[in-house]
This record gives sequence, C-alpha cells and structure tokens, in this order.
Amino acid sequence: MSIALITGITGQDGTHLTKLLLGKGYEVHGVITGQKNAPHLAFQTMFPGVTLHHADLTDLSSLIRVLDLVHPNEVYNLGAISFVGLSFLQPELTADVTGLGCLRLLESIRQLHMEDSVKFYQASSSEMFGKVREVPQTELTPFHPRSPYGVAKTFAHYTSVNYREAYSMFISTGILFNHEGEHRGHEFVTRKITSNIARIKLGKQSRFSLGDLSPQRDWGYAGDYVESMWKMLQNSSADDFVVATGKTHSVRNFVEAAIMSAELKGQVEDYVDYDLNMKRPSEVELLIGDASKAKSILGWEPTTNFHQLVDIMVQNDLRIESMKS
Ligand code: GDR
Repeated sequence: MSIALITGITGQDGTHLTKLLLGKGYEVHGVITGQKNAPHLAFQTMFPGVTLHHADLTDLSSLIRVLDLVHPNEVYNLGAISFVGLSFLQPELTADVTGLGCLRLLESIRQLHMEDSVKFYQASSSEMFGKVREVPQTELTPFHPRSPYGVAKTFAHYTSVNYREAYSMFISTGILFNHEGEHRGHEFVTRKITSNIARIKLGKQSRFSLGDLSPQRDWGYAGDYVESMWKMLQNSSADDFVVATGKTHSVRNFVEAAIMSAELKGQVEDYVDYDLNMKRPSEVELLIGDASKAKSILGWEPTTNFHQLVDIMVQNDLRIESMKS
C-alpha cells in the first residue's frame, strides 16, 4: 500500500487530496501545526482513517521525526501561509513557512537518506508570475512576484528544482493557478463573494464589501487540480507543470456570475461596496495559464468550467446558510 504524507492537510487542497488518495487505497498521514483545534477535529471527523501528526514547517526536527515515523512514498507539500493579503502583514513568517518550510522538508528527507524512496510534490503558484511577462503563462515564463507570498513561493519553487538537479530527487512542482470550491476559506475573494451572495439571497443582509474588482484570474475547481498533483507523482520523471483552465475572468465577472447563479436581480453595484482596506500594496492584474504540457504529458485536463465552479460554490453556500439560524 502506498503511504502519503501531506503538509497543510486540513486546508482546501489537503481536503480534496485526502479524499482522492483514500479513494485510491493510500494510507494517508497529515501534518498539523499548533494544538488540536476545531478545524483539526472537523477534519478528523470527516476522515477518521487519516493519521494526523504534530509538526511545523518552521521546525526542522519535528519534520525529521514525522518523516522517520511515517516513511512515506509520496510527500505533498501543501502547507503555507497561503493568503496573499496576509503575507503583506506578516512577510517574515510567510518567508519562513512558505519559503524555508519547503527547504526544511527537503533537507529532512536528505538527512534521513530517503532521497531515493520519496517522491515529492511542491505546491508552486501562479502568484510567482505576478507582473506577467507574457500571456498566457507557461512553465518557461519568467517570474516577477508581487507579494511576500509570491516571493516565498518562488524561493520554494527554485529550491525544489535545485534539489531535483543537485541530488537527483523525484521532485515535481505544480504551478497551480487559482483553484476554488466548497472547501475554500472565507478570506479568499471567491468564497467571500459566494457566501455573501447566498446570505443576500436568503434575506440575511443586503450588501457586502470587496476591494479591487478589476484583477483577472484563471479560476479552476480544486477537485480537478489535486488530480494533477497525484498524476505528477505517478509520471515516469519529475518536472514542472502549469495547471490552469486557460480562461480568465475578473473579480467583477465572478460577482456577476454569482448573482446569476443565485437568481438575484440587479447589477454588481446593487450589492457591493468598495473597501479600501482590501487593496494590496502591489497587485497581480492578470493571470491566465497554458496547461498544454500537463495535458500532453500527464493527460490532465480540467473538467469544471467557470460557470460550473461558481454554481458549485453558490449552491453550497445557499445550503450552508439556509441551515444556520
Ligand atoms: P489570490 O486570491 O491572491 O489570487 O491567491 P484571492 O482570492 O485572495 O484574491 C484574488 C483577487 O481578488 C482581489 N480582491 C479581493 N481578494 C480578497 N481576498 N478579498 C477581497 O475582498 C477582494 N477584493 C478584491 C485580490 O486583490 C486579488 O486580485 C490565491 C491563493 O489561493 C494563493 O494561495 C494561490 O497561490 C493563488 O491563488 C494561485
């Protein structure tokens, strides 16, 4: 039986990936940080067969202990300070967890002499492209990150590539564009939109606030994207892959689609106020990925389009909000 170890297991991607790997018969282990809290307990209730271990990407010895205990065949490094907005407020912590955390994990594997037995997935990000140098972005597009998060992810990405080249380790990176769904955190713009639109539809409120409506993102469904992570580690060789839909939409388009999905009447301005506090010191204006390499080598393609994604999220939030008092 294959054994997988996932950092960031209780997050959106960890949840989707756990479901996928359990369905494939894996023994799944996860890293949780801090004391057991409500999200950890909720995760354990959802997946009682998964073993959770206390460790932290900022704590090398804890990573060595868990790797030595679990002896995984596959490690998925999904752990990160993943909210770009927060990275501007805590840049040093972001660099430590999101950047150096990847280095510590790879170094732990080396110190345990597991280089030949472990396949490693690094969650790289389209945020590394930042102020984009070409459209659409491919694996060869130069990086120009625009946030402490993007800078930290770029460090982790190049560290992964370097360890692959220097030590012949099986390390693949997935340069994932924005991916959303029913497990998305409420701090991210898509979930913020769908949960507020659901509350408006149910008469619980009439308006909500957002920052800049003009940035464009290549939004896909997280359930599709974790499949690409797994496929990368089943491929005969390690490599870097863009994972995207190839279509881009603005934040405004997302609000419009959510209004439509909830069958509300009116325009964006009928429901949305502008919140200056959400404006970022430097913004990523346009992302659109070219995933043809993932398609040709891994046979990976997205199955959920933009409007289906918005529908999944709005209908999920309508269900959740209608159960609350
Ligand atoms: P992003 O996702 O930064 O692209 O990173 P996010 O949903 O936070 O922002 C998307 C865009 O929407 C604009 N925006 C707002 N964002 C938030 N969160 N809240 C608002 O009220 C709001 N108003 C406008 C943002 O400025 C931005 O332009 C996500 C994360 O999942 C990363 O971890 C991941 O690596 C990348 O996607 C790919």
